[in-house]
Amino acid sequence: MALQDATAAPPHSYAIIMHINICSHNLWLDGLPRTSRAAQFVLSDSMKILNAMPPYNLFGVENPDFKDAMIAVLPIPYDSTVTYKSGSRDGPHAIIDASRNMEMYSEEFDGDVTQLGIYTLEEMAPNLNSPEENINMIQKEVSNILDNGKIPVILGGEHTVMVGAVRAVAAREKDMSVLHFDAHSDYRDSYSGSKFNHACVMARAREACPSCFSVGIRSTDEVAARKYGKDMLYRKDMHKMSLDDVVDTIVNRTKDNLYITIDMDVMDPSEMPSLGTPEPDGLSFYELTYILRGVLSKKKLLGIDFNELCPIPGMIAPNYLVAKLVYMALGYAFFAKK
Ligand SMILES: [Mn+2]
Repeated sequence: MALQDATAAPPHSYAIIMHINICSHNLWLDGLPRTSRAAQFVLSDSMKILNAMPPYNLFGVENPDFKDAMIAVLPIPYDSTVTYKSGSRDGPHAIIDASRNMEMYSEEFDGDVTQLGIYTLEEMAPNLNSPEENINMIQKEVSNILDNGKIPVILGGEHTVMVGAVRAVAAREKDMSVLHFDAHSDYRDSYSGSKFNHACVMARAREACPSCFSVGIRSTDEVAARKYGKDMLYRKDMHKMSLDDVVDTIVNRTKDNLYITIDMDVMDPSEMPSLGTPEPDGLSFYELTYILRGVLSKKKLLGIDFNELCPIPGMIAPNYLVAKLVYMALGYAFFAKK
């Protein structure tokens, strides 16, 4: 829907639908994010109902001046290469919406993550010409975030959103690892005729960053297992380890600078059912946050993405879980003692 249509005093009943569907083809002007068109809606007379609600930003906080922000959040509603159940394009909205209803103090690290300065960019309108073009566009957007000195937090969307982000981060930092949480190894060279299918993301990430380590894997193909098994911590082996052993293994196998990619299907479907490709015997929220806390207290976070949330209509708990996971991960990265 075009902006000029949207500002023509629409009825409140579909105001919110428009609010979430507005995507930009160009988020940046002169190297800075353009003024949010969503914010303009909030200010318009016809949209006063939205004034009573938290802003449509991650954690429901007003965007700071971009120059003061430490973290830039990029929502990418894209799921065009999925092979089983689609719907992760609705993930970013579900995460942001749930995050607007969270408590902003954490007793765990005695702090408020929003004080770090979190700027939520407009949703990136996916490039639907091809997955490769979309990945190139993400790389450009994340490069802009990095050039401005911000830490990118990407909300997917399907897992391919990670490839563009890793390319952008790895172009600026050679001494880094990709830490990958997933049920699936995602190391196929191509799938469904494409090298940019979501089953190939780690094969592509590895081309940009040779140091990769995968955690929670319980679904892989034989070729990937033979070739990359040494860089995977299988779920079957995690069962024999303490969580502290898991943390130590990850810390020892990765470099000090980390890009973290979290496919939500690393979690158990009983706790995280909103998935396109669920696998039994996954991690609990407690296990995942314990591992993240241990690792992030010792490493530097260069960027992170949360992907493959495939919301189930009417079921809000999994959406809220991801919002909380984003909050906790940022807290561990920037409040936990190094
Ligand atoms: Mn997966």
